[in-house]
Amino acid sequence: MAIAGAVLRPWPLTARRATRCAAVDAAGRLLDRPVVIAYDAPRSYTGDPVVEIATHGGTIVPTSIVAALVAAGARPATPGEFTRRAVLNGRMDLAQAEAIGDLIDARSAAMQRSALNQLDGGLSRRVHALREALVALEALLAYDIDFPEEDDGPIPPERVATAAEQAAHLLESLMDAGAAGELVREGAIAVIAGAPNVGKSSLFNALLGRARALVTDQPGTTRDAIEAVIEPAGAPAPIRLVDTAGLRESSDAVERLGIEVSLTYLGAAHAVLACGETGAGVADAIARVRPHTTAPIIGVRTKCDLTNSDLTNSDLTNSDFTNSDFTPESERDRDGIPAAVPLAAVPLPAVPLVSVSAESGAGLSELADTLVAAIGRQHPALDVPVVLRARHHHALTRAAHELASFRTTWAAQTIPTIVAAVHVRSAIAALDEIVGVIGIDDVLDRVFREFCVGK
Ligand SMILES: Nc1nc2c(ncn2[C@@H]2O[C@H](COP(=O)(O)OP(=O)(O)OP(=O)(O)O)[C@@H](O)[C@H]2O)c(=O)[nH]1
Ligand SMILES: [Mg+2]
Repeated sequence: MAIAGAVLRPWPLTARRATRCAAVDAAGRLLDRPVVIAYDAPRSYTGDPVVEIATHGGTIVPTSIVAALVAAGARPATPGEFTRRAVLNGRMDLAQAEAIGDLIDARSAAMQRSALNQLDGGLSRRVHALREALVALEALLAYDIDFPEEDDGPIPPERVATAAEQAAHLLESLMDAGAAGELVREGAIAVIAGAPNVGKSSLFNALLGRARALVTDQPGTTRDAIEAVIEPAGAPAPIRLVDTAGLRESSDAVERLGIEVSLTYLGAAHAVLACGETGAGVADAIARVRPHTTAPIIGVRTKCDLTNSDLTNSDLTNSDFTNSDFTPESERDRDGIPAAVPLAAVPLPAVPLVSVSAESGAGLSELADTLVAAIGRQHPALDVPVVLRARHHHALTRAAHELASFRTTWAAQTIPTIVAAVHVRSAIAALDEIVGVIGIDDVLDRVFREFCVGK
């Protein structure tokens, strides 16, 4: 406060009220007329007294004011120092502090939403609920330890087992919500696949709203996978749309490499758009991608401006393409059972079908809706995604491991309660690390190292 008083006139100020001040250097020269807000402890971001100076901006003005403050005895903050102080002063817990980092780093609206949820205590509340369940379990055990001589003990062992099971369920659901959060952070992968020249890159560009991928009438134009992020309305997570090289047998080495990349993407996909120009073409694309993905497949009939019939699932069985055309040799003969089955002989599970035209824009919004629904169905927990950092994940895994060990030993009744209880204590300690109940310095260091300066 004394430092601010050396640079700002008038001083002191009424707390939490914006005041136009003069900022001066040590010689009393005017540097700027900034708007200043002073916060008194503990009602500030950090919990300490804080002064916020909003200058007119630019380069020289803020730099000269910072120089004047440093000359008066201030020092620049280290990365994340303000938030670190907020944690140490009990203004927020560690998981909320990380949410501030996530909010600043958010690259998508979905990430922004989930960071705000975490900042509101979403993760902390769930960790606390879990911690309470474990502490309750520990209390039951303490009772048992205190009255070891009683024949059955005052607590029936099944009651302990049930309490442990309930805690395990809570832990599991938190880790599931974490898997959904991971999708929000990393984005869902939607792969556009199909034979060469069916209009995959055109569809990619049309969904993206700009000409990102090359389009020509030459089959084999796209040689490598191209990614771009889209966020259609209602998307639970950003969608990483991937345009791929057309799937076909090829003797061209570069094209074959491109096809390998397509297959790798299919393996990681959360949804696949199997494209073809006709019913048979779509069936062909579905058959080609199916062995390489477990993700939901959406059949996409492209260039619908050129034809006008609607596509139904029954049109898809008209193909005489067989899986064997695309099954790798090694898989085909595994166990001596040929994996190749004529497509027509296999009833195709109904896939959603959409007809689109990159040319006219027809069907594009229906396709986006279908894609959003396919991704949303896989992660119902996405309504409350929890972004788990590696640190959280590690702690939850440790807690899960300890709890599982406890449940096993409890069921077997092989070791004394007092020893089994150590597992429960360790599980609680692991959770404490997430919210920072215990202010372990190296945990704090790790968290705040990644912060930007000024937060
Ligand atoms: N009329 C019409 N033509 C289209 C449409 N989409 C693509 N085309 C044309 O089809 C040809 C191939 O389009 P691409 O988007 O390059 O096809 P691709 O599937 O990416 O092809 P490869 O990268 O070679 O596998 C181009 O000449 C496009 O102009 C469409 O919706 N309507
Ligand atoms: Mg292409």
